[in-house]
Amino acid sequence: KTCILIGAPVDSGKRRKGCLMGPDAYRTAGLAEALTDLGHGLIDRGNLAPAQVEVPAPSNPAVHELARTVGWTKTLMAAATEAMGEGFPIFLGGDHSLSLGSVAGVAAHAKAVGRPLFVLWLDAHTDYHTPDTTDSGNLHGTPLGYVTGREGFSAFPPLPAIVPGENICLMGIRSVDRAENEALQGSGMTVHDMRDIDENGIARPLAAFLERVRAANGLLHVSLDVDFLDPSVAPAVGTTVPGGATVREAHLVMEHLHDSGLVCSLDLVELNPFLDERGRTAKLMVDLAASLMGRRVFDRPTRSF
Ligand code: DIR
Ligand code: MN
Ligand code: MN
Ligand code: MN
Repeated sequence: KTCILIGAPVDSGKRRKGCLMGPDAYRTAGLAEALTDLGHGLIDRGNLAPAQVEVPAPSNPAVHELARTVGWTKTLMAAATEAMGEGFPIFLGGDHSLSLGSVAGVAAHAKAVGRPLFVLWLDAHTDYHTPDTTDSGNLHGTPLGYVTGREGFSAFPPLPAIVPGENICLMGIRSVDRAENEALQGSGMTVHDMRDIDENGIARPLAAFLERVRAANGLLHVSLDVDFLDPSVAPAVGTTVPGGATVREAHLVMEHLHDSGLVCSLDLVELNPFLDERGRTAKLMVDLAASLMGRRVFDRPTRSF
């Protein structure tokens, strides 16, 4: 594959600063070398900048940095659609508000090639708010609301293609706001919270989802939030929630995703290098990306789901 690194130093999606350093932390932790060692081609597009846009004042006064996040969405949507025509985009965040643009842009590409887009959301949070329902005002909590076509995003670019809730699977969930919880009922999304993963493991629910993607001849976008992982192994994120995925659970997901051959694009989000311990979290994220792109200990026959 030709991997296309797209630096997205988005820091407007929440109040705590530091995610702007994420793309360079991934580069410093050796992401490009890890991918080329696996035999992939590599293009690094450098770090993008948000479009300058003007937006009306948000109806919810809590909303933080609306114009900047809308500008990023515009820029990243176009970058995602373009990169999908050339290879396998990897979005180096940046906070999770970058996925408003990355997922929407990938969805536009999927529509253009006539295939359904599926999304795997690996996160402690469901990120299903709208600008009207968020209490924190942090727009990193809204990307799944946007890409599924919820109302309240009139300041944002019109969606080129809606991702149906039925095509979205969330794993690692352990922090859901009340307004999100209510909206999730009837959203069609599949939510595997940490209790579910404790009780059933992570491989089986993932296999069931991948089977659906395969049966639909779908494309699969993966969005990996650092806080999917337990803070004891991934401390460099502003919104740590105890009780997250272990290193092995996360690698197992990535290995199965690789074996499926279904993944078309990846977000690495919410890394805040200012909070890291000597690059430990950045390195773990790079190792997980490498697993997704084919790194393994032994050669095994490809599993089919
Ligand atoms: C919380 C936390 N649900 C909010 N969100 C996220 O502020 O909306 N943290 N996405 O990573
Ligand atoms: Mn998130
Ligand atoms: Mn999160
Ligand atoms: Mn938040």
